[in-house]
Amino acid sequence: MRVLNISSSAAVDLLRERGALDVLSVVPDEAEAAVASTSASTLGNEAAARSWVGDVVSVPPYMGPFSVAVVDRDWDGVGDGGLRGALVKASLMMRPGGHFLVYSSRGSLVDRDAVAAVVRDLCFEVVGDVGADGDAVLLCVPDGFAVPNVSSPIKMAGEVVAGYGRGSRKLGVPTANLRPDDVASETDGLPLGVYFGFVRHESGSGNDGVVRKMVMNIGKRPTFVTDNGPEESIEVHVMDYDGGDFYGERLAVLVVGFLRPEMKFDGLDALLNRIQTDIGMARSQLDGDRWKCLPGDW
Ligand code: RBF
Ligand code: MG
Repeated sequence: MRVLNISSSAAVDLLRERGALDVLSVVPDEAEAAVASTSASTLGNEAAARSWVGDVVSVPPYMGPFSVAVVDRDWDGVGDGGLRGALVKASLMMRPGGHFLVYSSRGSLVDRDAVAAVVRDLCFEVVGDVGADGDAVLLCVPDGFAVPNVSSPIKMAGEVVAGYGRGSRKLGVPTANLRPDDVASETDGLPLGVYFGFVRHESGSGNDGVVRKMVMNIGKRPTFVTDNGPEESIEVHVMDYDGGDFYGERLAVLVVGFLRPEMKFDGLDALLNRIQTDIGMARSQLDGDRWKCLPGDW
């Protein structure tokens, strides 16, 4: 079992004793790295205890995926965005259905309600308290690309409106922004993040009757927008399509799965890289047999 350790190196020996074969510790500096990786490492090519110096967001995906992440909410290595940020970033490297164990080395309260408040608008399920109140809390990452809290595909349709002029087309990932009011009832309460599914034109000149694959970001684009004010946008990237802007046309969208929470990336390149990964993951899901036959009324 591969474990991501976002807490002090003291946890490493304990994890190894409990059968974790491969522990990667995220540490704030080289001194901590030395402690975390020598304490329990094994010679040869056997996986053991490794460390990564830097923010959680910079851990390369090939070091995962992890079944469990242990997070000390008061650990220096938690980095930008605190506990919430660490959980969101780590979730990119977690196996679907994996778990987070959240605790505090400074004895601050970590009970079910406190953690639930931090992840309220995220996609994680709060499994429950571990041990006595205030010790630790277990969270679960959604399994199998299911849309959190929803059991069947979500149908929605909306008019394409002007975006925020940030030029997603110039970035190489053109997006059609759906008018938020048109899809408010369907998107209300969904966690902010990246979804995938299908899209077709409902009307307008682009209405060629073709159903295409899509990825959709419901979010506030924290990589670019720093204040808390921005409105939520619903941006659809139509895959394998290089037609026009869709402005004024209506798009019908069928959301079938969830990929990850929205997050603040360390710049444009990191975001674009991840979007390419999102597109690849969406494509492999949508090409599967499961979606050969779409709901008849869509
Ligand atoms: N913006 C973010 O700040 N964080 C994200 O995690 C993020 N994920 C995205 C995923 C996809 C598939 C798409 C199409 C967009 C995403 N965006 C994200 C929005 C991006 O910032 C936006 O498309 C550009 O700013 C252009 O408006
Ligand atoms: Mg756009």
